[in-house]
Amino acid sequence: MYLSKLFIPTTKDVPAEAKIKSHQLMLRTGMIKQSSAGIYSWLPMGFKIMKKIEQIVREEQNLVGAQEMLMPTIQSSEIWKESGRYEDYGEEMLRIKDRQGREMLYGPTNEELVTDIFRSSIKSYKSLPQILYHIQWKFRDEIRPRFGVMRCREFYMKDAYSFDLNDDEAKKSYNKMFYSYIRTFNRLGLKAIPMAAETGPIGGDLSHEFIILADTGESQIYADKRIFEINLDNYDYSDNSLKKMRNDFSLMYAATDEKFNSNEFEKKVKKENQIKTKGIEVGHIFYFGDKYSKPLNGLIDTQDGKKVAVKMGSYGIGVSRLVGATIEANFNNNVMKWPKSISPFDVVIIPSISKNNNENIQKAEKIYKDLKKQNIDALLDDVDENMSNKFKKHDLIGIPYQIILGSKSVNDKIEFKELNYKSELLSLEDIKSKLKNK
Ligand code: 5CA
Repeated sequence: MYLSKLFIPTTKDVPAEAKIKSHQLMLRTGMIKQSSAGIYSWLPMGFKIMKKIEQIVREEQNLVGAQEMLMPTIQSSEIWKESGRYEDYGEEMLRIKDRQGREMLYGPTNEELVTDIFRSSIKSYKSLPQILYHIQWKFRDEIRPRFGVMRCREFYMKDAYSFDLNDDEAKKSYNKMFYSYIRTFNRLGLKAIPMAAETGPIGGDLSHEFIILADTGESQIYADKRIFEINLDNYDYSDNSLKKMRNDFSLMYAATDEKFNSNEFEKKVKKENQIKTKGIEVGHIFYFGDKYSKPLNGLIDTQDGKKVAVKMGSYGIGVSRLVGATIEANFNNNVMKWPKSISPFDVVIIPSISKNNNENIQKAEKIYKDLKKQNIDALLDDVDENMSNKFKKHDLIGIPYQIILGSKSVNDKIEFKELNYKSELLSLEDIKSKLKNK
């Protein structure tokens, strides 16, 4: 892609209500545009990043045996009346009437709908366990939408639902998701801490929030920093290994202010290991047993001929929030550097352009074509402006690697730079293999 052709409406001015760096950066680099309070259009750059995050989330869900499906955004109020949450959900639920006067709603979450799908198709213990998920827009009429994509009204979420025969089996599904979440956030270049959490309107008595550290987070957190030393390579997908993993995590103190106990924290965690900071919730998992399957009659036949309510959990990841959260975790000293796994482009080619010399731009085009052949997704900055402005702009766009065609690149040595590091002179072959090995 040539930068001059890319729809990326960068702006210097940021509206005053953009208070945190991710919101400011997303507006300045044209990733999103607000259409009304807490509702955004995703422009090409922002959309591309969100889709890459979505794909990593999907791959990790598939690896633990979750099956992807797609449920609608608009739901009927009937099933919510059956579960009792139609009234409980209150004003956060956007309620709509269709032309027949039927009460509909824009789904804030899908426990009811997925239970309805389950109860009408699965009847026997033989078909269990099942984990179903979708990645779909949600709407919650938040009283104070703020911080850009971090707390909006319309947001993109991965929500998975597990169905098991009994508590023991259900915990195995819970552990699988727990593991999948840590792996997912690692692949996104984020260090997420799982924390025992309150269950709120979803319900149940077992729940973990996954929180990444950031000064701008909404949750106050307290943790033992040795939690970051737990190495996922020590576990595999077997039930016993995942049980051990959950246990190893639970031995490390980690709590949000809702569950924080100062005495316990001081007793369990040495001063030098204490983390006291703010964090952003990027995922939340729940085990609630038969809270929905009982009122909705999600029954299954057991091996000895009884009928029992299926045991369920639900598991959410804020896919659109993760775009903002990744910025909060990685934008420092006015330089944004996207993790390679979700960067909008693999590399940007920045030629110095002048009216009486088109040698650099020709060289840039040649390199661009060459990279393209190797499936390396490059952005070519063909915009006619001086190099210092270009560098400032690319510090914000945040593509982690740059090929710079200016005075330093002579003959077949090319200036190659990784953001936040010094540049080096390399052959094109070396650059290609660096980019391919990333
Ligand atoms: N049904 C459960 C699990 S599927 C559920 O809805 N959980 S949740 O309410 O915690 O939401 C899951 C994730 O969605 C959160 O961890 C957060 O990352 C994201 N999220 C929730 N509300 C918003 C919001 N208003 N704006 C952006 N992301 C949000």
